[in-house]
Formats: sequence, C-alpha cells, structure tokens
Amino acid sequence: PSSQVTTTSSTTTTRATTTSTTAVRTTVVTTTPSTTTPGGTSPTCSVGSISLVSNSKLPDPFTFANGQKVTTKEQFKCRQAEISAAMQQYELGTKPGKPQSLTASWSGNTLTINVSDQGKSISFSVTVTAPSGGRAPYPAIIGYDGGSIPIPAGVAKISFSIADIAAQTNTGSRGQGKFYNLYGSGHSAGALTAWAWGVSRIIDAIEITPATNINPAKIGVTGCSRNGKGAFVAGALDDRIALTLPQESGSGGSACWRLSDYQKSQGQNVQTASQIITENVWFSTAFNANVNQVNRLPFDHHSLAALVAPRGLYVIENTSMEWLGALSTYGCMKAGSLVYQALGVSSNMGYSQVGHGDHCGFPAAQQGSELNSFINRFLLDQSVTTNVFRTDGNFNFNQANWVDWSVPTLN
Ligand code: MCU
Repeated sequence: PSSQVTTTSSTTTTRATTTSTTAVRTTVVTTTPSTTTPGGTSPTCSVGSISLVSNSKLPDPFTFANGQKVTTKEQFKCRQAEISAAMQQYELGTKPGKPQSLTASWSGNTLTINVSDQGKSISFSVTVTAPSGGRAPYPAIIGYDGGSIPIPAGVAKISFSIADIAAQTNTGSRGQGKFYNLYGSGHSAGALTAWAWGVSRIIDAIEITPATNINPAKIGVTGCSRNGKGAFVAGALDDRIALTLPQESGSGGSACWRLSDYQKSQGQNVQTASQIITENVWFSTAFNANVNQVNRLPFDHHSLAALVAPRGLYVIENTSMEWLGALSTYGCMKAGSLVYQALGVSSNMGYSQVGHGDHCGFPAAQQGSELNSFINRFLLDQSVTTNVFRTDGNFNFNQANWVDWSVPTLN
C-alpha cells in the first residue's frame, strides 16, 4: 500500500472503509468501483454497443440506440449512461472510474491528492482560497487554471492546474501529464477527459477531508475557452458536480459539430471538428475517424447538456468571437435545453451570449441576475430565479432544421 508522511501542520483523513494503516497518520483508502456511473446514471443500466449513424440533425436524446423511446425520468438516466458511453467511445476517450486507492492531505491551503491504480501512483495538489464571509462547510468552485469568472462571497475557489494532469501545448502533447503516467501514454482519454478525471479525484479527496471546510455536495466547475470545453466535460461526466459553468467554450464545448460545419459552409470562420484535431489533444484519437463526417456521430454537443441535466448549468458565450460559432453554440444549447424542459426543470439551465472584445473577460451584464443567481441557487441554496436564455447575436436559429424529434414530458 502507498503511504504518506504528513507534517505536524497537516492532517490526513480517510473514509470509514479504511482497510489498512501502515504508520501513524498514514491511511489507505480502498474504494470500491463507483456506484454511480458518469452522467447521472443508475448502476442498473446496461449499455449495449453503440453504432455510428447517418444523421444530419442533432440526434434525439430521448431515443435509445436500439430505437426504444425514453418515457420516464428513470429511463432517461439509462439513456444518459448510453450517451456518455457513446461520447467516450467516439470523441472523448474513456474516463476511468474510481481508482483502487486515494488518499488526501491538507496543509495550509493546499489539498494534496495521492492516487494509486493497478500498480502505479501519482500525486497532485490544488490550492483552496477560503471565501470571505459565509458559513463552513463552504461551497466551492473548481477553476481550471483558476478560471475567469468573479467568485462571489461565501464561495471558496479551488485552483486546478490542469497541465499537470494532461498537457495541452499542441498536438505533440498527446499522452503527457500525470493522468498518462498513471494510465499509460497510450490511454484513449483526450485532455478534456483526463482533466475531468482529475476533477472527480478532487471531489473524492474533499469527501474524505473535512478539514478543507468544503462541502462536496456543493461543487461548481468552471474554465474559459479550451478550459471551458474541459469544465463542460467535467460536469457531464460526474454527477456530483452541482453547477457547471463553461465560459466561451465554443467548438468542442457548447457548440455542436454539425452546426459549426454548417456555419463554416456558409463562409464563416468557425472552428470545426476537422480543424480542432489539428490544433491540440483535447479529444481522443478515436475522434479523428469521424471529424470529416460528423453526421455519423450518434450524439452532438447538445448531448453534453443532456448529461449535465437536471443539475445546474449556466453557459456563458460571446457573440463577438466568430471562431466560437455564435449560431452553433446558441442552437446547440437550445437543443440541450429541451432535455431540461422534458425533465420539468427548464430554469436549471441558462444560456447567455453577450458580445465583447476581450475573450474570457466577464461582462458585468452577465453577473448579477445571471451568474450570481445560478451560484446563489445551486451552491448557496437560496431560492432565487434563474430564467436566462438570451443572445445579443444577429442570427436566426431555425430549430426545425436541426431538431426532428419531439420533447416528451418525462414522469
Ligand atoms: C475557444 O477555445 C479555444 C479554441 O478552440 C482554439 O482554437 C483557440 O486556439 O484557443 C481558444 C482558447 O482556448 O483561447 C484561450
């Protein structure tokens, strides 16, 4: 078993399932395979094999791959398991489940997480900034490389240095970072999935470390641009995340591949699947086969919203950056919002698209009644209104051209 030496100023905590101790203040937690699978799914769902399709519209979130219709909320959890599996198979790469062993130590404002799985070990740390005001245990927002949104009083900030887990310099970064030290440089996960795995391990560590004063049931995740793509995927692949806040994530995040290809075909300078894989290692190499024929994918990125549902989701976009795909992100998230509608929780998802020249700057217009309302409701348990779905963009999204399914009312 792995062991760790802690200094007198730090504490090491563990779950009740501690199986061995090798020294004073040295604990090993052996975790059983996760009982909740990614995406808000139930352990009883059996996901069959998922084939490629030929579908120029955004695929129906309410029909299983075998043609069966989703009619209940319970069935939708199994459909989420299927969507998650499909996205991992054809785009994101596989997110490993709970590791065999995870320990954590807390010292100063640093949470150190030690993970062992199948004979290999890594260790990484995050920095926690305690909130001004509020009451412990505090809610917290995990910010990829700190994130780029204003964090309100009463909410802690957890800075997650993502390059440590998976590098994203360029296409030469494939397989580099601690995730790949643990699972092998040839692992299928792209960087977005590797970071999402890191977020899940941060939450595991918070769950067993009360000394952090962070409430693991009130965790948000955010990041901007490439890191916004990452934050969205993290929220989609771990249903312990209460609030997902992707900012200017564009193509690969809140945009749909099909819609971005359409914009490109209309002469707009929008990032597409075929371009994105030439820039970086955000996706699995398994994605490469279909980037020139995205109509074959049995999902699109409205499916990311479908995986976050019914949990809190506030998508921040920017109409001034052509590359992000203003129509694509708006239309894609409109389609995603139909899942929230079917679940009877429309206001749990917000979309706000405001033009401004500073990519990853945060306009005041999106703060008070939008971002803060989502944080107040989903992290601080206040009963406030979160009805946001807006754009200042000058385009026309014709939903009927992209959505050929009807929205059920799931019981
Ligand atoms: C919007 O996110 C990315 C985009 O996908 C890339 O093409 C571009 O190079 O960088 C953006 C970004 O991360 O900006 C910080």
